[in-house]
Amino acid sequence: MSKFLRMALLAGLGVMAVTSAASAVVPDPTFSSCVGCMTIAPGGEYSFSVTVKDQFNLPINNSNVTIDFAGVPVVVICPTQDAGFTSAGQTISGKTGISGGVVFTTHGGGAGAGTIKIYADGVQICSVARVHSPDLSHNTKIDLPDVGAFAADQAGNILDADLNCSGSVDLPDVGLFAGSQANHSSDVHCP
Ligand SMILES: [Ca+2]
Repeated sequence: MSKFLRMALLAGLGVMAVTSAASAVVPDPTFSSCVGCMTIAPGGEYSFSVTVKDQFNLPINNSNVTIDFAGVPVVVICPTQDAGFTSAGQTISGKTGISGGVVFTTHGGGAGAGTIKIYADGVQICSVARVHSPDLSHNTKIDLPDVGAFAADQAGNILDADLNCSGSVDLPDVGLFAGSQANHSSDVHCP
Protein backbone atom coordinates (compact mmCIF):
# COMPACT_ATOMS: atom_id res chain seq x y z
CA MET A 1 0.00 0.00 0.00
CA SER A 2 1.41 3.37 -0.95
CA LYS A 3 1.92 5.98 1.69
CA PHE A 4 -0.57 8.24 -0.08
CA LEU A 5 -3.28 5.56 -0.19
CA ARG A 6 -2.70 4.69 3.49
CA MET A 7 -3.10 8.35 4.49
CA ALA A 8 -6.23 8.67 2.39
CA LEU A 9 -7.70 5.59 4.05
CA LEU A 10 -6.88 6.86 7.53
CA ALA A 11 -8.40 10.24 6.71
CA GLY A 12 -11.50 8.48 5.48
CA LEU A 13 -11.78 6.44 8.66
CA GLY A 14 -11.37 9.64 10.68
CA VAL A 15 -14.28 11.26 8.84
CA MET A 16 -16.40 8.15 9.43
CA ALA A 17 -15.64 8.20 13.17
CA VAL A 18 -16.56 11.88 13.46
CA THR A 19 -19.77 11.34 11.45
CA SER A 20 -20.70 8.38 13.62
CA ALA A 21 -20.17 10.31 16.87
CA ALA A 22 -22.14 13.29 15.59
CA SER A 23 -25.13 11.16 14.60
CA ALA A 24 -25.46 9.38 17.96
CA VAL A 25 -28.96 10.30 19.03
CA VAL A 26 -29.41 10.90 22.76
CA PRO A 27 -32.48 12.43 24.42
CA ASP A 28 -31.57 15.81 25.89
CA PRO A 29 -33.53 17.09 28.92
CA THR A 30 -32.72 20.67 27.87
CA PHE A 31 -34.70 20.43 24.65
CA SER A 32 -37.23 17.76 25.63
CA SER A 33 -40.47 18.76 27.32
CA CYS A 34 -43.41 17.45 29.34
CA VAL A 35 -46.65 19.38 29.12
CA GLY A 36 -49.92 18.89 30.91
CA CYS A 37 -51.43 18.09 34.23
CA MET A 38 -50.42 14.68 35.58
CA THR A 39 -53.94 13.39 36.22
CA ILE A 40 -54.78 9.72 35.80
CA ALA A 41 -58.12 7.92 35.82
CA PRO A 42 -59.29 4.35 35.20
CA GLY A 43 -61.06 5.54 32.03
CA GLY A 44 -57.95 7.31 30.72
CA GLU A 45 -59.64 10.64 29.99
CA TYR A 46 -56.71 12.91 30.96
CA SER A 47 -53.70 13.54 28.74
CA PHE A 48 -50.04 14.29 29.38
CA SER A 49 -47.75 15.15 26.46
CA VAL A 50 -44.05 14.39 26.15
CA THR A 51 -41.77 15.62 23.38
CA VAL A 52 -38.33 14.07 23.05
CA LYS A 53 -35.51 15.95 21.35
CA ASP A 54 -31.81 15.25 21.01
CA GLN A 55 -28.76 17.36 21.81
CA PHE A 56 -29.25 19.21 18.52
CA ASN A 57 -32.86 20.12 19.38
CA LEU A 58 -34.10 17.66 16.76
CA PRO A 59 -37.11 15.42 17.46
CA ILE A 60 -36.40 11.76 18.16
CA ASN A 61 -38.76 9.38 16.41
CA ASN A 62 -39.64 6.04 18.02
CA SER A 63 -38.10 6.99 21.36
CA ASN A 64 -39.27 4.77 24.21
CA VAL A 65 -40.84 7.04 26.84
CA THR A 66 -41.64 5.75 30.32
CA ILE A 67 -43.50 7.46 33.15
CA ASP A 68 -42.50 6.00 36.50
CA PHE A 69 -45.04 6.58 39.29
CA ALA A 70 -43.07 4.66 41.93
CA GLY A 71 -42.51 7.91 43.84
CA VAL A 72 -46.21 7.91 44.73
CA PRO A 73 -46.73 4.43 46.22
CA VAL A 74 -50.57 4.53 46.22
CA VAL A 75 -50.73 4.84 42.44
CA VAL A 76 -52.14 1.82 40.62
CA ILE A 77 -51.52 1.57 36.88
CA CYS A 78 -53.99 -0.57 34.93
CA PRO A 79 -52.42 -3.66 33.36
CA THR A 80 -54.10 -2.84 30.04
CA GLN A 81 -53.59 0.53 28.41
CA ASP A 82 -54.52 2.15 25.08
CA ALA A 83 -53.10 0.61 21.90
CA GLY A 84 -49.40 1.37 21.59
CA PHE A 85 -48.86 1.69 25.34
CA THR A 86 -47.69 -0.92 27.82
CA SER A 87 -47.59 -0.98 31.60
CA ALA A 88 -45.41 -2.83 34.05
CA GLY A 89 -45.82 -2.32 37.78
CA GLN A 90 -46.14 1.41 38.39
CA THR A 91 -44.87 2.39 34.95
CA ILE A 92 -46.43 3.10 31.59
CA SER A 93 -44.47 3.27 28.34
CA GLY A 94 -45.14 4.49 24.83
CA LYS A 95 -43.19 5.51 21.74
CA THR A 96 -42.78 8.91 20.12
CA GLY A 97 -43.88 9.66 16.58
CA ILE A 98 -41.97 11.41 13.83
CA SER A 99 -42.31 14.79 15.57
CA GLY A 100 -40.81 13.35 18.77
CA GLY A 101 -44.14 13.55 20.59
CA VAL A 102 -46.24 11.02 22.48
CA VAL A 103 -49.48 11.73 24.36
CA PHE A 104 -50.21 9.57 27.40
CA THR A 105 -53.80 8.98 28.53
CA THR A 106 -52.85 6.80 31.47
CA HIS A 107 -55.44 4.37 32.80
CA GLY A 108 -54.95 4.15 36.54
CA GLY A 109 -55.83 5.62 39.89
CA GLY A 110 -54.43 7.08 43.04
CA ALA A 111 -53.15 10.54 43.86
CA GLY A 112 -50.53 12.15 46.03
CA ALA A 113 -47.35 14.18 46.25
CA GLY A 114 -44.06 12.55 45.26
CA THR A 115 -41.61 12.50 42.41
CA ILE A 116 -42.94 11.07 39.16
CA LYS A 117 -40.06 10.59 36.74
CA ILE A 118 -40.30 10.64 32.95
CA TYR A 119 -37.62 8.86 30.96
CA ALA A 120 -36.80 8.72 27.24
CA ASP A 121 -34.61 5.79 26.16
CA GLY A 122 -33.45 5.50 29.77
CA VAL A 123 -32.55 9.19 30.16
CA GLN A 124 -34.63 11.14 32.67
CA ILE A 125 -35.99 14.18 30.83
CA CYS A 126 -38.61 15.56 33.27
CA SER A 127 -40.27 15.05 36.60
CA VAL A 128 -43.50 16.22 38.18
CA ALA A 129 -44.19 16.56 41.89
CA ARG A 130 -47.75 15.27 42.20
CA VAL A 131 -50.24 12.96 40.55
CA HIS A 132 -53.93 13.87 40.62
CA SER A 133 -56.88 11.54 40.16
CA PRO A 134 -60.65 11.34 40.54
CA ASP A 135 -59.95 7.81 41.83
CA LEU A 136 -58.77 9.11 45.18
CA SER A 137 -59.36 5.76 46.89
CA HIS A 138 -56.99 4.14 44.33
CA ASN A 139 -59.11 1.05 43.71
CA THR A 140 -59.25 1.80 39.96
CA LYS A 141 -62.94 2.64 40.18
CA ILE A 142 -64.78 5.93 40.50
CA ASP A 143 -67.22 5.05 43.23
CA LEU A 144 -68.85 6.31 46.39
CA PRO A 145 -65.66 6.52 48.52
CA ASP A 146 -64.23 8.82 45.85
CA VAL A 147 -67.22 11.16 46.09
CA GLY A 148 -66.58 11.50 49.82
CA ALA A 149 -62.83 11.87 49.36
CA PHE A 150 -63.32 14.49 46.65
CA ALA A 151 -65.63 16.51 48.91
CA ALA A 152 -63.07 16.34 51.71
CA ASP A 153 -60.25 17.41 49.37
CA GLN A 154 -62.39 20.27 48.10
CA ALA A 155 -63.16 21.41 51.63
CA GLY A 156 -59.48 21.24 52.60
CA ASN A 157 -58.11 22.33 49.22
CA ILE A 158 -56.01 19.17 49.10
CA LEU A 159 -54.47 19.15 45.66
CA ASP A 160 -54.87 15.41 45.02
CA ALA A 161 -58.28 16.44 43.68
CA ASP A 162 -57.00 19.44 41.68
CA LEU A 163 -57.72 17.57 38.46
CA ASN A 164 -56.80 20.46 36.15
CA CYS A 165 -53.68 21.56 38.07
CA SER A 166 -55.00 25.08 38.54
CA GLY A 167 -53.64 25.20 42.09
CA SER A 168 -56.98 24.91 43.83
CA VAL A 169 -59.80 22.39 44.11
CA ASP A 170 -62.75 24.30 42.75
CA LEU A 171 -65.73 24.24 40.39
CA PRO A 172 -63.88 23.14 37.23
CA ASP A 173 -62.55 20.15 39.18
CA VAL A 174 -66.08 19.27 40.28
CA GLY A 175 -67.05 19.21 36.62
CA LEU A 176 -64.08 17.03 35.69
CA PHE A 177 -64.82 14.67 38.57
CA ALA A 178 -68.44 14.37 37.45
CA GLY A 179 -67.24 13.67 33.90
CA SER A 180 -64.91 10.93 35.09
CA GLN A 181 -67.66 9.47 37.22
CA ALA A 182 -70.09 9.53 34.28
CA ASN A 183 -67.45 7.80 32.19
CA HIS A 184 -67.75 4.84 34.54
CA SER A 185 -70.77 2.83 35.52
CA SER A 186 -70.66 1.67 39.13
CA ASP A 187 -68.33 -1.19 38.34
CA VAL A 188 -66.37 0.03 35.34
CA HIS A 189 -62.69 0.17 36.06
CA CYS A 190 -59.49 -0.61 34.18
CA PRO A 191 -59.95 -1.46 30.48
CA1 LIG B 1 -58.40 22.83 39.94
